[in-house]
Amino acid sequence: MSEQEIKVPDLGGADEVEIIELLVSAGDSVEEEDPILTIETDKASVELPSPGAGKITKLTVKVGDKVKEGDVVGMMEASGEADESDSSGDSDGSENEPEEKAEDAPKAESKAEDSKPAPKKKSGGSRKETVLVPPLDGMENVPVIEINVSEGDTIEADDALVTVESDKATMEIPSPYGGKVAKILVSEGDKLSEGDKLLELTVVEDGDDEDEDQGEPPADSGEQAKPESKADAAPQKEPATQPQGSTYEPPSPGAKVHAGPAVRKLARELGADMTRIKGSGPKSRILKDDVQTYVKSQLQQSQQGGSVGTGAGIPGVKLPDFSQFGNVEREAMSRMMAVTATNMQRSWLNVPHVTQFEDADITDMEVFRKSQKAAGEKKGVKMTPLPFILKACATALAELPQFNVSLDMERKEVVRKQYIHIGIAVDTPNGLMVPVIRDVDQKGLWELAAESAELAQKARDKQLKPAEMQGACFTITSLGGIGGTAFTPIVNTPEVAILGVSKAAMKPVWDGSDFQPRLMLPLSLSYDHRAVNGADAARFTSLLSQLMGDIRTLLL
Ligand code: CAO
Repeated sequence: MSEQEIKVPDLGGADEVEIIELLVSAGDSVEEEDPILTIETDKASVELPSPGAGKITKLTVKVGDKVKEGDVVGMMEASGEADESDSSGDSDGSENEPEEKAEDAPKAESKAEDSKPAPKKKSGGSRKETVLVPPLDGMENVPVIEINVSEGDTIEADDALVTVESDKATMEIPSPYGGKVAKILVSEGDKLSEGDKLLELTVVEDGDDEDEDQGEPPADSGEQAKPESKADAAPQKEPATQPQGSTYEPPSPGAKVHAGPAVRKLARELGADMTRIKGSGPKSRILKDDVQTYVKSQLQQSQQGGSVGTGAGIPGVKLPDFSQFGNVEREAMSRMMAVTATNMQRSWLNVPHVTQFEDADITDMEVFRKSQKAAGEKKGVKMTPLPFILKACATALAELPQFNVSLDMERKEVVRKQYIHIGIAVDTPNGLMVPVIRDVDQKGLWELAAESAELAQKARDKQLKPAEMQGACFTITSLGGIGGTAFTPIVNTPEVAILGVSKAAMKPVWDGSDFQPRLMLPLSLSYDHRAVNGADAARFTSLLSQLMGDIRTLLL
């Protein structure tokens, strides 16, 4: 039988690298390319693969050691030879575990005299323990939302057994002992109270617990660290019944975590839910980098206003398994939809919104607008109500400049704008876009009609340049061409107000002695109540109504 050295391969230019995780123990059988240990350079964590299939006979390094290309980290026997060595009493027998797995308790017991056994394989006997539900912080009848272990799993003390969820918090119930899960006595959906029976555990009594707690990876026996082993699939350890807080997002159903102990420890320290992390290692193993990337992305999201459940302190929206109600299809969001969703949520969460409603009598405006139809055809420009609304808003913004501001909450300053640029929301097949018309106060109706039509077309053709979508002081969103009587638009931050326009309709209006049929245009002004008070909002919409009620005033 020949032993083979396991050496550090080419490190791509890196000098000395640190071992951050041992993924196998002496005695473990490995396949070619199976990860042996994890090393960390200043750029990335890398798993060192096994040079061939066989059995690890010795590891000559420990976590924290620094190694370089060509260093020997351990020894292994090639497949075939390894089997013979099991019965031959190899000189390295102290570290040389037989191929049986931790589940195979009786065989493991026969190795009790080994000088350095893997804890779960050496045993002085075993006993059955029924694990009961511990005190649940005063809560009763708390539903089980997830069972974190399966029958046959080998677990450690403090490993999460089940996850329960009250209306206040989600908590994991930890195992009081290490051992093998013999029988699970609860199902998802069951309601648990203190003292209820949770599961039966076969506890191995070997007095070697301190080995298990020492250092991280080797003591776990290769069984746990090996890809796809059952113990490996066990959930991350959490402190006893620690609530995960209201931002808990449910893991994907049936999610199994596949990571080594050091990575699990890092995730625990950073509070990262490993069931939500995508592993980039072999067989989707979660690496240290994956945890760091995940935490970074979560932080970025919460700094950008946060998607729900990512740090804004708002409970995440839990999705049911829709397929239980009927067939479903999933489709990735377009980038534009994702960006719009983030922007909408940011505005909605940051801005205290109020909406002021008003009807403007546009009967006379419509007569004038229609009278311009022939002129419009000559110019090749269609005069819709939008240019009048733009002009009225520009006048109102000039008269009530508190609407033409942005708030700098960090510096506690109000930014007053000396220009009047207005965004128009355009409905496109790809989603909502908001091109900006500059200096609206300085432009005539025809110019505004032409420019808004041109920008709307560009938006639909995906031809808008970034500069054409920036710099607005205020936004108009018109659903008048479609329908509806009123709506509550969301302020396009950092602007502080937005005008929603609905479909004009003939209404009976009391003139003091009679009802007159008048064409009424519904206006909905949403505003940031930090910047604008309600009285000013009512002044703004009244002014709009006056300006559009008598468009001659737009000239004043
Ligand atoms: N009341 C009644 N009729 C109206 C109207 C109103 N408030 N506004 C427009 N109309 C009429 C127009 O006069 C035109 O009719 P005619 O062809 O008979 O003249 C017709 O509706 C269509 O107008 P339009 O939509 O082509 O032009 P517009 O200038 O009014 O609007 C634009 C341009 C870009 C704002 C619009 O096309 C659009 O995309 N609107 C949707 C915006 C949107 O999605 N907002 C939601 C944001 S929040 O999700």
